[in-house]
Amino acid sequence: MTFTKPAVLVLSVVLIAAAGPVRDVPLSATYRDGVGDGVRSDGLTSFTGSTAHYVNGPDDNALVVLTNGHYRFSTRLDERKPLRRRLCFDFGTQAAPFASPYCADVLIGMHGDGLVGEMQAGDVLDRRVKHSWTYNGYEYRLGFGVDWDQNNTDDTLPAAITCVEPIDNATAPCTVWEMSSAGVASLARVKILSKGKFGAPELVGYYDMPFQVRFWR
Ligand SMILES: [Ca+2]
Repeated sequence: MTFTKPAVLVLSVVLIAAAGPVRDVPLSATYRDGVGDGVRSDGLTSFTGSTAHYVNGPDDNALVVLTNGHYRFSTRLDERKPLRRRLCFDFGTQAAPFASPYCADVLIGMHGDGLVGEMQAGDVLDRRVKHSWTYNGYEYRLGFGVDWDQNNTDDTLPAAITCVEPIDNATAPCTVWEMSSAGVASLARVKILSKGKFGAPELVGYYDMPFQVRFWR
């Protein structure tokens, strides 16, 4: 069996070489901000003059990139600069610890099988989406399809991400994606301890937090 290993190794090297280097793809993003939407923009547009809510890079406090095929978003790219852009949550009439709309410096992490960067028009992927922000000594985590209590069971349905452009070329790499959920999100919090450690997760509640965000190259 030992002589099979070099063959596997060579094949891996060839595949990596064929795929080329992984690059971050700078994106712009705009939220639907519909009536009843729970995850929303801060209502501002990019400083670049673009009509997009958020533009990677030039806004310097807003970041949208694809890293290794996954979507990542932060309202503040450089922690040393003042916070100028936020993402907002509207719990509507649901009992929540935040008065709506609540706007914060938010990081969005998105994970799941399949690479967003390799989608083509019409493809749909499930995505576990976690919005996190800090407040009063806690990190709050609003999640779709996440396992808030870390018992290896996801507690809500994931969001869906759909490639919507270019529709006239089904084999071209995706240029426009829509991520959405019509469903329930879990809101949990963890106490921020020293040295980047967190306390045990506590459930705040489950909330209807529909949203849609379109992002594009
Ligand atoms: Ca769970």
